[in-house]
Amino acid sequence: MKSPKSIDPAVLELLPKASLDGVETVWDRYEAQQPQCGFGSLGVCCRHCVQGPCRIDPFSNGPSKGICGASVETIVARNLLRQVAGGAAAHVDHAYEAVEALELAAKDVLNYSLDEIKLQQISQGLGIDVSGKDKRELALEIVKAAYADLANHGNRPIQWLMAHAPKERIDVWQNLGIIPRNPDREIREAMHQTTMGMDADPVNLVLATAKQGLVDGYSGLKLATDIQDILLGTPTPVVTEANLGVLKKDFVNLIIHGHVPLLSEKIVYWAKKLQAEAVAAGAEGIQIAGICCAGNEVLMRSGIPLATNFLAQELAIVTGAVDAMVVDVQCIMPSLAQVASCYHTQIITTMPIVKIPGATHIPFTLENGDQAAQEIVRKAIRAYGRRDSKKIKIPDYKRKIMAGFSVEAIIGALKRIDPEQPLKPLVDNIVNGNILGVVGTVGCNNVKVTQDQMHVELVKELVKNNVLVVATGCSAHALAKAGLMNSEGTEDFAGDGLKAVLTALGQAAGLAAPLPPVLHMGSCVDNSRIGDLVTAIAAYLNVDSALLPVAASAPELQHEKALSIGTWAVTLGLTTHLGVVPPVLGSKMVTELLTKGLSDVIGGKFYVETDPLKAADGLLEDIRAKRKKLGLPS
Ligand code: XCC
Ligand code: SF4
Repeated sequence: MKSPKSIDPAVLELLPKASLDGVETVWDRYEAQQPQCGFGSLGVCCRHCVQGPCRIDPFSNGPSKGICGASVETIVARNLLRQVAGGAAAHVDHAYEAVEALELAAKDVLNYSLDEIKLQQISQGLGIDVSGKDKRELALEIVKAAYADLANHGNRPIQWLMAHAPKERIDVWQNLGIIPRNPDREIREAMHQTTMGMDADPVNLVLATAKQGLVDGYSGLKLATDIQDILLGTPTPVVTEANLGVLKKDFVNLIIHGHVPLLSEKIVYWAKKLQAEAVAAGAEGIQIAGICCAGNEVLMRSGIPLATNFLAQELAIVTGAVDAMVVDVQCIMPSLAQVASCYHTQIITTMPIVKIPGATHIPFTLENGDQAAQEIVRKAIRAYGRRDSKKIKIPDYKRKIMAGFSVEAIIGALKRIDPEQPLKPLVDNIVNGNILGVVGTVGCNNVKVTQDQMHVELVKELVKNNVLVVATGCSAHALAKAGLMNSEGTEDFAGDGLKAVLTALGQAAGLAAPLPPVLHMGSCVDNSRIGDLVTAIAAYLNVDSALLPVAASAPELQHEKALSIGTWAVTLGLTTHLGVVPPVLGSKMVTELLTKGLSDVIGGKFYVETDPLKAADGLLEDIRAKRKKLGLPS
């Protein structure tokens, strides 16, 4: 029996419309790709030089070495290192642009108000003397520190890591020799290390992969979040809705898709300002909604509703009600322009490294952000007049959600219970077993599995067993759409212990209802927020983060970025579940290193399980084992 394409009712409603409208979707193209290449799936194919491609016969009936002599272990490990470096490159590049924006803001070229508390917090972490310095001076010092990592020509470790990582972890990484220096240099070195005639030692390659995880964690995720918080503000709780039902028939619907909030926030701002123009064009106003992580970013800071996650990006257009979809970087399907050509929808690309034939390109630069945003909003307004009402179908599905749970927001809520030691009420409840543990679910949708199913089934099982779940990325979208980010979700799905804690927290926060069982902590770069929370708890308890009853999961990962985020979670000592098998099974040795061997030296490991309930059991078992080691009741 074929598994369903999605559990999202909005998706199931739109798929028949897509075929009626003659739209090809990601699921059609997936089918057209069957059967997918077995060599590629196992990671045993190499095209790193022009003597290749070489592929190793996984059944030992054919060649066991590449032309150069590379073994299957070498090839698999090399491929993985490249993928993880690719993910790290995306995040470091993202962070870099944020740093450039902060530099211009500090020099008053760009107008941002700058988050005072975050400035102080980051300065102190970096050992910057804050006395007598105003916001702009502090921002400039922080920019200098960020650039110093990126321009480091020596062997000095990444400062962002040294300032923010758990101390016990730093020792572990130091002993393994995997503390990264300049992030750009490490990514370059990974490319070099994996080119023809270089490293053939799978252990060395796996350690280099772990190093890329650290590059990703600190020079990508953490740096990007810190700087974006300074520029745009640290999120506080917001209440809105999720799923395609947030689109409005009589409004100009403008969708923000991608990852970087710099332009997105400008669009949110200008959409408010230009409402009158939309009204003049016959609409009732402008409705903005978000897809993927750009959606998470504007949700967290501006309470913008979520439209949908990765796999349904094309179907958003199939509603016929999206007037414009503006994209920046990452996770943008090149098919969008083709889908949009069946409707009136404008696809607007904005970045010099993301252009799509058939889309309109409106260049966004840090300096022209306001202009570009106005132009984009006006394009959406104009497109509204070209709608074909016969083609409009907005699925009537949306769920109420609460989001905006930055670490600051969580600590803020806890402070109302214990102003002196805000982490105490949380930790006490972990110790007494009301909260069994914490799991961060992160990452994507993947067309190989039923959309959202693994996220939702896994998390329902975890919260039922009193595990507090924090989520980011498309996982957060999935859980939001499934009603796991509101108070009813706590009533319906949380175990008694967890429910009691969430109710108490809700009361402390002045709410009539419990907090949701899943706390939305933001975009994929905001996984750094989960890292910060884990680091804070470890510091409070004075234990290594590897010992905490905390785990991570990327139930439906697709992107290289998810692999690098997962690798970082492993370096923090967390058991990191993957619900889709990464292309490493071709090498038994590499697979064992990732799922077993690493845990001896680093504490964390990958755990691959494609069944959500079994995965929940596995994670619960892991959490219980960690509790036992700490002498806690399980
Ligand atoms: Fe992309 Fe971040 Fe994955 Fe969603 S979750 S599919 S990476 S948007 Ni990061
Ligand atoms: Fe083949 Fe070696 Fe070239 Fe890879 S590097 S394509 S294994 S010869």
